[in-house]
Amino acid sequence: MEKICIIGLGYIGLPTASMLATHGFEVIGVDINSEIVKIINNGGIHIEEPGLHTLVQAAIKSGKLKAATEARPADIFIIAVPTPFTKEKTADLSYIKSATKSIASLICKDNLVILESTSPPGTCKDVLEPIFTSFDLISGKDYYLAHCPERVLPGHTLKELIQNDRIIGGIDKKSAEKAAKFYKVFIEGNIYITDSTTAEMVKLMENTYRDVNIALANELAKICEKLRINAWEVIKLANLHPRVNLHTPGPGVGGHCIAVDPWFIIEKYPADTEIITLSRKVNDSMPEYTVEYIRKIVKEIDNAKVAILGATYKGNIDDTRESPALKIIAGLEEIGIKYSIYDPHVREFKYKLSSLEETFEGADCAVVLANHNEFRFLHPAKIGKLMRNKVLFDTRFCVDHNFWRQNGFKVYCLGVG
Ligand code: SAJ
Repeated sequence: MEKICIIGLGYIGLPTASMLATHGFEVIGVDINSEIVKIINNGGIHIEEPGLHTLVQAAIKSGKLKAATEARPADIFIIAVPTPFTKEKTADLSYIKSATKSIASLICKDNLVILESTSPPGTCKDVLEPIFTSFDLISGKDYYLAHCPERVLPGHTLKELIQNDRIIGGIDKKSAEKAAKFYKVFIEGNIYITDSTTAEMVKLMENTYRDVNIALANELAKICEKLRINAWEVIKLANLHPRVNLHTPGPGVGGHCIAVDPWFIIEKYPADTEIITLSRKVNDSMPEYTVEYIRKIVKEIDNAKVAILGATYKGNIDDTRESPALKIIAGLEEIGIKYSIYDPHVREFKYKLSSLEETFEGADCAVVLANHNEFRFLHPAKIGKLMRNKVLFDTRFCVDHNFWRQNGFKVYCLGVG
């Protein structure tokens, strides 16, 4: 079995490393954060993902997965580090560059390097390859290089890691074939071979398609509020058409992918990306729209307090990166509306988190921002007793509005007029 070295033990690197270890590969997982390395070597996890803890425990127990702070020689190197964006909304490739440099001196003949991190088109050719060249390594001769973008949906990572189809883009044909042979060992989905820039663009367009579609849904939500109809019903009925798949509106698009990746295309081709740019703007304006909605709901109330339900960027995960909640809370502070935040999935957040009771205590409006399953089972009768005013504002159309109304609540919902 080949030796694998994975750089980055985050939302993609850790599940991949553990899964490879349980498939018999000898895996070194590398992270610059020594605390994370310690946790993993003790069989623990630093992120929430269904089934991950059990998998990491099994991988560590088997002796096949070891975490370290520095890369070690291997047959295959996988780079799974973050590609955040800068304040100017351009891709920050510093993690990819330092990961590449950290392995360049370890590369031996026939080693394969796989970039899984989402990257702007041309990254393998224009960023990774020149770094290796500066170490006197020639692609296709001294080493092989491929881009195989991760495509898993947070919350469903372990299943999708195995079942999803994979796109493999080689810097040359042999690189793609070598990478395909490796993925075939543990991937149940189909494997499609192409060149590295096409693979980079495929990944970016998947998320951009979703972003544009969500922007369309957000626009629909605003229109339906004015029309005094229900956007969620419009979407449900329109999607009965065999060729329609409208996405859903919400308080904003968060996470480290959909709100970020379209910028990697815009950055390179600003004049040709009008729809993509406009969609980003529409989705980025939703937190402000949500704050304004809340302001209108509580405008007659002195010293109003809202109960924020959910800090994460979507339901049933613990990830708050780029979460619309961040902008919404900042917006509430700006206009002087008091708030408490409850999120059963989150341990650490930029703002103070409170218990369920504290959050509802004296609140004038409960605002659902993330569709965690727990919120569907909240009991309005019990919660209503803690609140000063029984009002619900659901931005995700995820709780049973009729049930809350039966329990004395006035209910508002994003996209419903
Ligand atoms: N959202 C909406 N309306 C929708 C769908 C999502 O407002 O109809 C919002 C969510 O609430 C969230 C954001 O968009 O704030 C993104 O959530 P998501 O579930 O659409 O996507 P991510 O960011 O968790 O994962 C995406 C996935 N991409 C696609 O489905 C095309 C995943 O497969 C990728 O691997 C991941 O990005 C990534 O790493 O790129």
